[in-house]
Amino acid sequence: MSQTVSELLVGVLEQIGVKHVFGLIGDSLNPLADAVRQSKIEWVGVRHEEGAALAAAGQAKLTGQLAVCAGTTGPGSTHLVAGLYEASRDHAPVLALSGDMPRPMHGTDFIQTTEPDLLFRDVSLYTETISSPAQAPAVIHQAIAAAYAGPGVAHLTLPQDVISAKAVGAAASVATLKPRSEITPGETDVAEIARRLDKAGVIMCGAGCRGAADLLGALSNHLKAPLVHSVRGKELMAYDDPRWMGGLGMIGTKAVYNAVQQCDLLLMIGTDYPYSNFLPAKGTVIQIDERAQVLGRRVPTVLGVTGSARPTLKLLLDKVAAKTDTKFWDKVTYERAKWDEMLTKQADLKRSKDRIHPQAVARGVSDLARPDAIFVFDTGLNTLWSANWIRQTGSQRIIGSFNNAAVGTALAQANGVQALDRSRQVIALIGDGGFNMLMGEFMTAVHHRLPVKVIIYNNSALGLITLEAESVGLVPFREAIEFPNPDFAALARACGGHGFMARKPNELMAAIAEALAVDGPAIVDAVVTADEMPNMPHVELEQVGHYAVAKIKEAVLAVTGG
Ligand SMILES: Cc1ncc(C[n+]2csc(CCOP(=O)(O)OP(=O)(O)O)c2C)c(N)n1
Ligand SMILES: [Mg+2]
Repeated sequence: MSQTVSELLVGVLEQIGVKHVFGLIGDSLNPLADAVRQSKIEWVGVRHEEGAALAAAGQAKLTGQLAVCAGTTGPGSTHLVAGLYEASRDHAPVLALSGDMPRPMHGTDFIQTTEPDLLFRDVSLYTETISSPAQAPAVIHQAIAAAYAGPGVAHLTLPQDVISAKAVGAAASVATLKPRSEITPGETDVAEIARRLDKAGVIMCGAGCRGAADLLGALSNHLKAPLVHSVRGKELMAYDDPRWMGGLGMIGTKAVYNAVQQCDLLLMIGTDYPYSNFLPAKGTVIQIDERAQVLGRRVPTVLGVTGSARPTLKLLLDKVAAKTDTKFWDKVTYERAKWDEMLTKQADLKRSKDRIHPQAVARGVSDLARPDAIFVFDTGLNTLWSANWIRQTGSQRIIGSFNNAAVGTALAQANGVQALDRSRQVIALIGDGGFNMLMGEFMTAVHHRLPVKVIIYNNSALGLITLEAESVGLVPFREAIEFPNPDFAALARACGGHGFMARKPNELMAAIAEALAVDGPAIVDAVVTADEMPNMPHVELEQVGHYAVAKIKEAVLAVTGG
């Protein structure tokens, strides 16, 4: 049967299990959208193309499977780019499709002209224009293969005349388009790690340890070594597992910071933790990762082994000698319990009569969420509240913008994740600044019956920026940092969703519970204190000084009028 290039492309996507195309239809994309319309794939029309790229990124981060987004000629595709960095920075396989004007119009500065292959160059591992039907099968295959190999973003430019033309040939080797296999390390490397694991050690786990929780637990038991994690590793094990001591850094605990600084050996597995100043200044570091290029780049490292977490851990467990000394373990456990108590106090709703502290919002959501909920975090102070106060079950999932650190990314990623399973509880936790950025994507949720629950930390400010200024001794630029908000609960209702407002501590839990219980998308507008200081497990005395200086300057400005 004869088919168009668009149908050929959509046919390949269908064959490899793609369930959705997130996009915003228009001119050059019409032939592609028409092929999607006739396929089993669902077209999820978004309000802003950045929302399409983010939705695809969210899906790909969660599942490791290819997700797809599309924008039309020129500005329609330009909007995709920012969202695609989420997939590229978190190494998630996404295929981005840019419609483009018919080829006869190329090169004449026609309306909406861009150079998509140039524009997408930085964010993509592969970008190519399908410039003839005969080229299409091989280029489609190559793009998807590149997205999986990275993993990361692949991009195709689709001139309207080419994708509506009759296809030439068929796609081959479709069976090869899948996530890459795990890498088993060499025997000598494993023997060398085992030989060195004789000191009091800490095991640091990142996103690369997905699926390896049992093996990590077994190694920890065997070595009496505490397990600590990067923020992307947090979801892997239950918060109250005695071996899972907590995170490192600002999303982390003093107990873990001390453990990492004081241990004789740090074994890093599946993590490219970027904050070198939190990594050990004195201990020996060994790193295992399937990405050879990340070995040794964050901290002086004596041994780097290329291997995936699961096969490496399996081999190691057979080789390492068991330990019985629990002195180091006991010390970390003791400090961890103290830190946890402090977190619980900070999240206590009774802390203030009239004001909601943001920690209570995160803890409230955590306490009421389903045991298999998916949390999507945004960027800002709110990341610290969500990541430090949510007590994950081990079956819950957590994604965010942890490598791209972009504000305004959670809602649209949540939409993508929710589309995979509308019966799963998906909760986006967002600052008011972040929600304002892409609030139109709440309409995408309403439109496509995506029952995403949105929790807004409403402090009427780009909160983290206040802190950033203060930490370097600058006076926070209030006029630039603070802003008015709409009534988000009323906005939710105006959109056709559900809205709940919490201004006082005694309103918070009911608002969260009702939002989680309703059928359909919902917003909780939680009005929180704007002057909350985050915990700093590692505090520079110099920085504390700067805060004091900034506070004094602020007070002076208040009196003098600046
Ligand atoms: C897209 C983007 N723009 C700007 C920044 C810089 N930035 C980091 S945090 C932040 C404040 C975010 O404010 P809000 O969403 O209200 O969260 P809060 O810090 O108040 O919890 C900004 C502007 C960024 N990281 N990403
Ligand atoms: Mg804010």
